[in-house]
Amino acid sequence: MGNIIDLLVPDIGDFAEVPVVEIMVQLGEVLTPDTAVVTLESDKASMEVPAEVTGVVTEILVAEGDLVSEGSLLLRYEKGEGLRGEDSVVEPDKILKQKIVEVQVIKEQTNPLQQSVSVQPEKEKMSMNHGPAGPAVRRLARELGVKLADVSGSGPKGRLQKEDIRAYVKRVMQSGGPQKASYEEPIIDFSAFGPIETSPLSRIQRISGPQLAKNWAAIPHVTSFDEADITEIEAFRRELNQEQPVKLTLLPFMIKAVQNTLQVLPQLNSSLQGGQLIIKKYYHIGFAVDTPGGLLVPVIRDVDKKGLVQIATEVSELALLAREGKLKAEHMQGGTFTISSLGSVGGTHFTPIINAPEVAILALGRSSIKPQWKGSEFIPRQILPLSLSWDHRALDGVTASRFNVHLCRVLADFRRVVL
Ligand code: CAO
Repeated sequence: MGNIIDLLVPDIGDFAEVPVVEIMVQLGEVLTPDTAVVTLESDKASMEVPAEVTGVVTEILVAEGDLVSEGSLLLRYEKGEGLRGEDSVVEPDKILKQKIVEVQVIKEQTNPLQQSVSVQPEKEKMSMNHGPAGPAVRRLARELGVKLADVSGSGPKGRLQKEDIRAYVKRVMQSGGPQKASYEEPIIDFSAFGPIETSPLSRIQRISGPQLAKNWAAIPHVTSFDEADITEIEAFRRELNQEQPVKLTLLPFMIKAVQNTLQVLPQLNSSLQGGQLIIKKYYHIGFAVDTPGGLLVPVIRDVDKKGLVQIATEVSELALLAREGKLKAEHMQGGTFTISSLGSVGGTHFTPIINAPEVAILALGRSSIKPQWKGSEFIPRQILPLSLSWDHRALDGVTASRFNVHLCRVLADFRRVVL
């Protein structure tokens, strides 16, 4: 006898009481690993719950419109005899003949945790990975072989419409067919050449990796380099650190100086959308935080309304939340520009990847003492390497260079932030 498998709603993050919008399988249907079984949809996003092992559906325990949360029982399916999991060859006819399926659709009443065998399709949280979409839109996407995650929704709250699917297909066809956003690794047995150790990517890496690859491949990046004289800021910072209890690193000064520069050059505080440049009149600055699980980018909101001490306090609070894995979605949303600093680690210039839908990102290297020619002699100054990556569709090199020049002037004389 095969095992009865309970398919439960996996960990879906902060979402609860999410409606089932589509049941994509029928009783008696053969599921293979990763067959999408049901679609859940919050008011913000959708996700498909997949089967994990091969089997035949014996009971469907929810109906469209039911509200489910993590752990809710969706359906039961039976691992067929002779089927040994993911690697098994599936012979649907044979399996179907072996099964006498009790055709009974039962609404969920039981506590899924009391079932004998329960399978969590993903051990870690699954993400709601695209805007909401109704059953008709999903059907159309399936017919055309379109992955919903690749399409941006034009409806309210990013809801996907049929037109979005058709426009996506048209764009892909006009651009000469689907483009691979990410490089597909060749399968190589490295152990044939020497000892190896294998470790899984973290959840953050698995989510951010494809996004980074997509941004890097899709956005025409140019990186403009510069060097800022931060000698005076460093003296001012040391002075302030003796006067008040909140430790000021260079980063809060950079956040403030960047906000001032964005006010002067607003094209860098923008997003491209539908053939237009949307310039934002608010200044929400994200900063990259290195965490044990990977890179996260919390956002400090309304930097123009905050002073250095408050910004420094928020930087350390958000960095701590990030490292403890406690950042919420709202801490990472709405950014208008990002700063990535490797100054505490070392190195000079590096080329950061733009954090779409933003159009520019600033990377900071480690500052060092360098000789600067001051008319008649070289004098030692504290010099900070700056690298600004910018989207060539949104701005050009002149604007990017002006940004760096203005930023360097503010950093050389921080009194300019109040101008
Ligand atoms: N040059 C020289 N020293 C620098 C510096 C710079 N550009 N930036 C920071 N430092 C110094 C700080 O002043 C501090 O020294 P003191 O204790 O003597 O004052 C020390 O480095 C440690 O700083 P910090 O890391 O505690 O604080 P921070 O505000 O500079 O940075 C944060 C905070 C969260 C940005 C940082 O901890 C971090 O996670 N950085 C990594 C970001 C990252 O991974 N970027 C790469 C993205 S691409 O993969």
